[in-house]
Amino acid sequence: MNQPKVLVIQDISASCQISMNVALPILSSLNNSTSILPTALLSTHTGSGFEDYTFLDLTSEMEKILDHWRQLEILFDGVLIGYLGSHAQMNIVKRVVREFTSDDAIIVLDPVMGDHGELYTGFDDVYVKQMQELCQLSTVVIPNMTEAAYLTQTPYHNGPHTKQEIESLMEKMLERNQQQVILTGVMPNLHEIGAASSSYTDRQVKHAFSPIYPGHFDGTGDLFSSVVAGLLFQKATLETATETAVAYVEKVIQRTVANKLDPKFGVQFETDLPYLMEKAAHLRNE
Ligand code: PXL
Repeated sequence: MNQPKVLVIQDISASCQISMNVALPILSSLNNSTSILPTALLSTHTGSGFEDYTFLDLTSEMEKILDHWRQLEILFDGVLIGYLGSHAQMNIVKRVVREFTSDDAIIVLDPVMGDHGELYTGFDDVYVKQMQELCQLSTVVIPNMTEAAYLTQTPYHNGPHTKQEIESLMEKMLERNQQQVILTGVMPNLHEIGAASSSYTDRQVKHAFSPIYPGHFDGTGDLFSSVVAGLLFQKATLETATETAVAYVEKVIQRTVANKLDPKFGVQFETDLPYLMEKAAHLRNE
């Protein structure tokens, strides 16, 4: 199989194992040829523990990059969209999907904007509305429970989540995107966490869970969507991509806990990349 040519649109949080810093090694390990369109350059992420972060908005540079790519007639087979730095970047992302993708390109949208029931710093209702529109242009949307609540205007509450609650949230998300959805941060009980996946055509909700490790692990959402995207670009099914991402994120969290790393800088994901490479080789029948 030819290597898919894929584009990652998200920020660079320079010192953290999150966003672009994890997406690129994961997509490369999964045999995708990567290009990047960075949305912002930050010293760290914007979450708890990093109040004085720097933030350089790259909106105007993104436009210039695309104008140049237009002349080169560059087209992508897959796009992974993560953290965007401003409202204005929504139109740029729509332009990418319209002008820079092949006919059967896979567009994976991680609608990064919140967690634990709250929007991240810098996001508001206008952004949520724009994100709802972007869902319609995406092949797969991967919201966490907070993002799904905002996108579907459903009240958020902490887990455990009932089966009925997940199915109803999934239905609402599928109405937004009309293709495929993976909900992350689904907690069936106090001991397990994972994801639910489904598609607009078959509406069967499939689950994949792993044990819960206490604490908050920054960047695991970015890690999850990178694995899913990398595998879908390699033509894995939604179910295989979801199960593999859940299993990989668990391995990585376990390692981060065992090595007593400060999780605000992100997780130790590199050591388990061979696991993903084996999965990709298996998909290629090697
Ligand atoms: O992990 C999501 C993320 C990505 N990029 C930036 C962030 C966050 C979450 O806080 O602040 C800059």
